[in-house]
Amino acid sequence: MWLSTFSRFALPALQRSTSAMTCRALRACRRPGQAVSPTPTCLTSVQLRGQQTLGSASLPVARHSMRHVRALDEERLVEVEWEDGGHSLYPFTWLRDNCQCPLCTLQSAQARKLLMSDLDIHMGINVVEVTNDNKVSIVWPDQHTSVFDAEWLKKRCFSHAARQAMQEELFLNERYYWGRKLRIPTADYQEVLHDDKAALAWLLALRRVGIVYLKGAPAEQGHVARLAERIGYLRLTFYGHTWQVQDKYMANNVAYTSGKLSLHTDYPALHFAPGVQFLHCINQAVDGGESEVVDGFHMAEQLQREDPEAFDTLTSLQVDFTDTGTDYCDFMLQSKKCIIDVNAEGRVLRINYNNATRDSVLDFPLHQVQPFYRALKAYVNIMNRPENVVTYRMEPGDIVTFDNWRLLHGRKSYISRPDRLRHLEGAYLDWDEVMSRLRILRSSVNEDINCVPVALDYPQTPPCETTADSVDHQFIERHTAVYF
Ligand code: OGA
Ligand code: NM2
Ligand code: ZN
Ligand code: ZN
Repeated sequence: MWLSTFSRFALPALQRSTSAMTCRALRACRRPGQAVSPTPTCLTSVQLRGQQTLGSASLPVARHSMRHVRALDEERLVEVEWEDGGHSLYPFTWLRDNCQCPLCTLQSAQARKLLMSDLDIHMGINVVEVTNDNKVSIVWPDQHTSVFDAEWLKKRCFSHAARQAMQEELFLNERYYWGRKLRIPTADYQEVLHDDKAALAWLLALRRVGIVYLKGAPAEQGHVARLAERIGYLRLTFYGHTWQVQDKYMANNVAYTSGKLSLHTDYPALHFAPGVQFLHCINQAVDGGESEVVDGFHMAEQLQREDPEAFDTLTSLQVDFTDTGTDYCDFMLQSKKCIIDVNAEGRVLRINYNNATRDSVLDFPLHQVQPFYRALKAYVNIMNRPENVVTYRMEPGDIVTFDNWRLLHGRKSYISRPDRLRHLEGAYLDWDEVMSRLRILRSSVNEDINCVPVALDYPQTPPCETTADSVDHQFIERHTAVYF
């Protein structure tokens, strides 16, 4: 089921990680949803002494040779001049700290043996030179010798562009924002299990788009666990290793009724909410039970633009969440979370919101109560706008996999019939494990990726339009033309 349109979302990331160019990486580091200038400024390579050219950014595929290396003793920096004229600077202390020799590094674990207490952070350099096999050799004043590979150094260049390129390669933080017209990336369950390219494409789209649909799983329990094993291991919670979403007598969670679930993220009652969620449809209701999803990051961006005060409220006020009951074992959870988590730079990291487990305990002064409700209502109103919501109906054998830190999901109420019980099996994973598998797959698959038109189908309403203001169309066109 590898159809061409998958490349629209996953391949840019795939390409970047294999044949990334500096300017591409620069684009990748824009804030999500932010427009980029059509002519990247990274093409200039004016070299001033002591400055690093943007051209020094990471180029993982090309081989890099060095023209010259020298120590700038006053600044305690080693300067590498690359064959293409670019320059990179490396602090003495960092070089000594990262000596790759067997005394300083446990090679079998690729881990540092050198102790902080043995690192002299004021050490000078006796000799620095380029070896015949294109490595940097440094002799330290105590005669210890370090040898650094050119590619290894190039990737670790301290220029802003190189660091951005490296961070994007490691964390794939670039997101594709969407609205109602998203055609959900879709792959075949069996292919994802058995083919590494399919699995890589799945995880890249899961990271970039936030949701991937898998079709063709048997309609029986056990397959979300099987899928989690493909990655590593699943996340155990009080609801069990995997959990059964059904209309249950004396339900310990609103999800275990036939009622409507408004748009929510799962488990804000845990301080570290699960990063990824799988839901496998084993049996669907005859009437109702359709699914809804929205892009919570995109909605947060809209809120920030339309109602900055509400955005500030939801990113600064901590809300209490609570969950009490018995399932895998008994539990009495309390947590405090901002509904929109941002990092120090103001970039949205995570949405935490389930109206069912939002506590009646509200830990802020009286005058902040009404502004809080106003802000939450503004966010919920935006996410409920028809142009923002993607609706789909799961059928037996379908598995939806999504970013539970980013998407909000819900379901319509359904008529419960004891003879045809609606049944979904769910499981959680964390992003660390998913990203770990993604990096491993990328490094094993990436060799010849430009020749491999790996593709996922997006089976909803054609044409595949996206909300105009959030997508860098040029970027998508530039990087996907070959694959359509
Ligand atoms: C849940 C949930 C969706 C559904 O169990 O948390 O969101 O379709 N279920 O039942
Ligand atoms: N279930 C589906 O936050 C929540 O309570 C989400 C979790 C019961 C495991 C529901
Ligand atoms: Zn060493
Ligand atoms: Zn849920």
